[in-house]
Amino acid sequence: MQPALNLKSFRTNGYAVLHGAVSSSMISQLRAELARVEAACSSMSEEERERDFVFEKDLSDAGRGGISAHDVGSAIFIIGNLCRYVPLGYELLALPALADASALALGTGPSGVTAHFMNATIKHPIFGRAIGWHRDFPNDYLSGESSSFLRLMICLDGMQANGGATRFMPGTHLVSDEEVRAEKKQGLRHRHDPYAGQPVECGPGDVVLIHPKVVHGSPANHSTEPRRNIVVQVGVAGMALVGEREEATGRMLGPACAGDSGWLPTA
Ligand SMILES: O=C(O)CCC(=O)C(=O)O
Repeated sequence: MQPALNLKSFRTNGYAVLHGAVSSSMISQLRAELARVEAACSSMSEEERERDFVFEKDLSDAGRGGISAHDVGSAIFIIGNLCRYVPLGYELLALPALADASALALGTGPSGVTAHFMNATIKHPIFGRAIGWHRDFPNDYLSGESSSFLRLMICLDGMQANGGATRFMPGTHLVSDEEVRAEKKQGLRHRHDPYAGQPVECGPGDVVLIHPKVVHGSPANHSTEPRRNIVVQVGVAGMALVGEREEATGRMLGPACAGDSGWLPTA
């Protein structure tokens, strides 16, 4: 049976977890695909590496609890434009569970949701960096002109509070678009303790829906387990977007998206 979104919780808190939305076979394949891309990255062109990859060593030591750039080697933090490197990403977009939950949360019909972008966010064991408190709307990378979008965070390893799980300030999404635009214009930063708010703890294959205005962030992963998530921003079909397009931009969610990734599900 398809997992059901707790719409009341999403509307009240600004986030909700869809348990068991992605099969364990697909999760295993996605983990293997990320490992393949991580191994292949060093032989990619400089242009691709600069355009689509964010490396731990290029970011602040403070974000990983003082562990130096020298000690993190060529560890990747973000793989952007993920469908370019992992066509299996299109199969995620095709999953009815994700399409239906997104349509419910956005208040559209199932054919009314399209993808904006997809990335892999990799928090390595021991040093995987913290993500500061923020709202996703408005952002500097492919934002909507209005807040009629959300993010789906597909958990490949699950998330634990002591392993860099995402934390939320419930109810902080209940503000107008104008207010948050003004907040951004004034350069207001959300400064809270990295362990403030509510952690979302979940298992592999669970998907966290994130309202674009809820304040969220995550501490560093000092545990011995990786915390890898695939983040997909989706929105009401036809909405105006600000920023550069990528491979997945404009793809419809649901079965209409399947068919051209070359990926065959395992039995
Ligand atoms: O990876 C996380 O913990 C948070 C991701 C996030 O903030 C986002 O994609 O908006």
